[in-house]
Amino acid sequence: MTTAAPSPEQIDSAARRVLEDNDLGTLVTAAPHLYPHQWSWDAAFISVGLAHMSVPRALRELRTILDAQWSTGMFPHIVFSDHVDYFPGFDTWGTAVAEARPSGVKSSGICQPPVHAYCLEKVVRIAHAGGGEDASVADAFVREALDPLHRWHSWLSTARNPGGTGIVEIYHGWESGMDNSPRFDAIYDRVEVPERIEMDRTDLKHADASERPSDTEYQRYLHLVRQMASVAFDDDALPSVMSFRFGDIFMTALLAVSAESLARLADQHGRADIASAERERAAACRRTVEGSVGEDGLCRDYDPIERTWLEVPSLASFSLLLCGGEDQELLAGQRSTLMGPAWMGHPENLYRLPPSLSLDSPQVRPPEYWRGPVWPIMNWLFASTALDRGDLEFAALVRSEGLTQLTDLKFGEYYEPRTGEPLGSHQQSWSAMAAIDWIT
Ligand code: 2M8
Repeated sequence: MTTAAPSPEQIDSAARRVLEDNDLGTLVTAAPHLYPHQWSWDAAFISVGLAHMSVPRALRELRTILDAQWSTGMFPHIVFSDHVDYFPGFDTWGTAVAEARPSGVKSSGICQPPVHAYCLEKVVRIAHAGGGEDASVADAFVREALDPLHRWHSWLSTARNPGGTGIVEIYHGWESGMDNSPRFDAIYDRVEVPERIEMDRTDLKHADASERPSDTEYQRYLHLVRQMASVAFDDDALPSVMSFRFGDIFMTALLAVSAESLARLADQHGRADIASAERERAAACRRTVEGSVGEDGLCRDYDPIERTWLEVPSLASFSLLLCGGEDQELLAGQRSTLMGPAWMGHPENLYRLPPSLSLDSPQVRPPEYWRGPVWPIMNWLFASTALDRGDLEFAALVRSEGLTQLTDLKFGEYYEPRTGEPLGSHQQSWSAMAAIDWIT
């Protein structure tokens, strides 16, 4: 006897339970065991799910991000809760010495992709649809958040643009959010670890080693943290000490997306100064993303040391679909490649969803993390930005397939593209958020 698939109502209520269970009051952990803290871009996405449940709670989540903002403008990638079962924790990060860190907040010393203004705009729309008190508290929050968000974007465009290319530069794969994607392989090969660093791989207690980065990769990750700590996380000093420097086209596209959202929010609140600066930023980032497109029609990352483009097709190669651009042919080309037989339409795929890597890629290693699996949060992001651009067909397809994938009610962090097996953590908050936003 086969059991009936859960209804949308059942998926929605299971997803809401995930956010409730992971809620520590002022922050929702990215996942119950593997990630017991607040991650920056996770939290922004999660706030959209929370807004469907309680607008004040969604704003509280975003407030925790704002409170952790460094004086430079950076939003740190982790705000630590009191849980100690995570490595590397606050002490290993060494950010106690960072002058820019607000003293009352324990955080890491790197950033993550700028999706905050984009998600805040979604939260505001949900609040306004509800009306009443929700709308007014959301508006009051926006008025306070405009300047911090503007400073965050400006930091990305200045401190993280040392070579003036306009491509957001990162100093750690963790900043990209796509930690062990083959996008970074060539750059990580330059990272030499002089002596073995003591590690406590708490992640391996909560996820299978075959689904996580290797020890060699982790040694490099930690060495980069040490390099940053050696200059007390000083932005001016970082480019000269870091052995990992990478021009991230996916972050640049997301900066365009969020800058556009921030411009609209600023307009709504009479802040023409911020609106015009953010609109300029968005246009410049979009041009940069378009300019990264190679002969195969895909976006490319940049190696700022060799001053060359990096040709490693991955989900990030479709960044133009996130931010849009002037050239409709380029956009149509990326859309058709992504939907085609090497990517979403690969004959071995269980669902027509955008994978982190094509199953035909020489570097593909599902079940490993960002090297092939399908990520519910990426499904949501690509569907949501497609909807914003008016591509209803793409958005509807990904929503429908993405929801079917989540009928297992595991809310996997990522999924095996061929078998649909949930991998990494279960009860992952941002996967639950995708279900809530799609259904509600
Ligand atoms: C993963 O990254 C963390 C390090 O930041 C880890 O593996 O320990 C990534 O998928 C990242 O994008 C995500 O924000 C984080 C929490 O979900 O997990």
